[in-house]
Parts: sequence; structure tokens; C-alpha cells
Amino acid sequence: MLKLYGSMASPFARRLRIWLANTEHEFIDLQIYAGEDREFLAEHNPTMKIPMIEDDGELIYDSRVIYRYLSQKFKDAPLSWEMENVLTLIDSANDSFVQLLIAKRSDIEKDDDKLFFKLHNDRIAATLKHLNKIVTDERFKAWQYPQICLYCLLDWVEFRQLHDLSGLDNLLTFQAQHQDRIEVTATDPRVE
Ligand SMILES: N[C@@H](CCC(=O)N[C@@H](CS)C(=O)NCC(=O)O)C(=O)O
Repeated sequence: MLKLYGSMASPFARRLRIWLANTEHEFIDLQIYAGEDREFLAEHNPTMKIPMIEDDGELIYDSRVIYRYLSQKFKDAPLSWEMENVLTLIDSANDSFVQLLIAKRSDIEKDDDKLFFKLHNDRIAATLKHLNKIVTDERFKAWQYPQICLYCLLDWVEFRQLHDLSGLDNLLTFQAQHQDRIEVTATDPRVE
């Protein structure tokens, strides 16, 4: 059976858990920062990041590659280049938030004048502003992989209190529209 390695809180793992809601799979919740789960991850995936899948003896890393692997296997239509770009925006914002969270957990003092913080803050502001503008487009009406990824990003930002989303009204409306979906509530990191 398809195995999905991730953690309850990871927005990158949650997007796949939601997308795979109607596909038989086993979800393995790893504690990636210490102990035997970290050793397991290091042995199987030198990036030491989640998500990762195991399928037919194949180990695949990285949510984007996992999505490509599984959508080929399920014979789903590939994403348009436009939606690939949307996914890049979502991933870029998500990666920046992960880096800022790691800095915070490492007790690195936040200094918005330092290049590290400036680059991540600028990227987050620009990507969220752009996503807020385009999320009202017709193409966002569907509930498909890029929309799932956007939802997981927004909900995780709120859950971890990483950014004040007020003013990004279209994104907040989008989030509210999807928050009661069964696969969304079933993967809510707040109810670990
Ligand atoms: N590009 C990767 C990003 C995955 C990622 O950053 N995962 C986080 C958890 S949300 C992680 O494993 N972080 C561990 C680390 O940075 O050491 C993907 O799309 O799968």
C-alpha cells in the first residue's frame, strides 16, 4: 500500500493527505527533529524533510515531485504552466515561513534590517499579495491540488501565528469557503 511519511503539522504533508483523501494509503506521522524518527528519515531521505512516499518499492521525496509521480500514476491531467506558477508562489511563501519559524525556534533574534529576514519578508509579502489578487479568478473555483496547497499554507500560517493575514480579504474568504470540508477538518493540525 502507498505509504505517506509526514507529520500532523506539516503543511507540505497535509496537502497530500487532503489530495489523497479518497485514495487508499497509510499515513506515517514522524517526529522529524529528534530521536528514532529522525534517524529513520536520515537513512531513507538525506534531505531529512517530509513529505516522502513509498510506493511499489520506490521512495519519492518532495511534495511537488510526489504530486507529479502520483498524478502520472493515476493518469491525471498535468497542471497548466499557469497553475505550476501558482504552485511555485505557494511553495516559495511556504518555504520562507518554514525558514522564519526555524530561525525563531533557534532563538535567532528577528531583525527586519538583516538580509535573511528582509528577503523572506519581501517574498512573503509579494507572494501573498499576488495570491490575494488572483484567488478570485475562475480557475480557483475548483478544489484541486493547487487550491488544496493554498488552503494548507493559509491555515498553517494561522495555526502557527506566523503572519497577520488581515487585509488579504480574498485569501481569508477562500480559506473560510473550504474550512468545513471533511478532509480538511480530518487533517486539522489543531486536533492532533
Ligand atoms: N520542498 C519540500 C519542502 C518540505 C518541507 O520544508 N518540509 C518541512 C516540514 S513542513 C521539513 O521537513 N522541514 C525539515 C527541515 O527543514 O529540516 C516539499 O515540497 O516537500
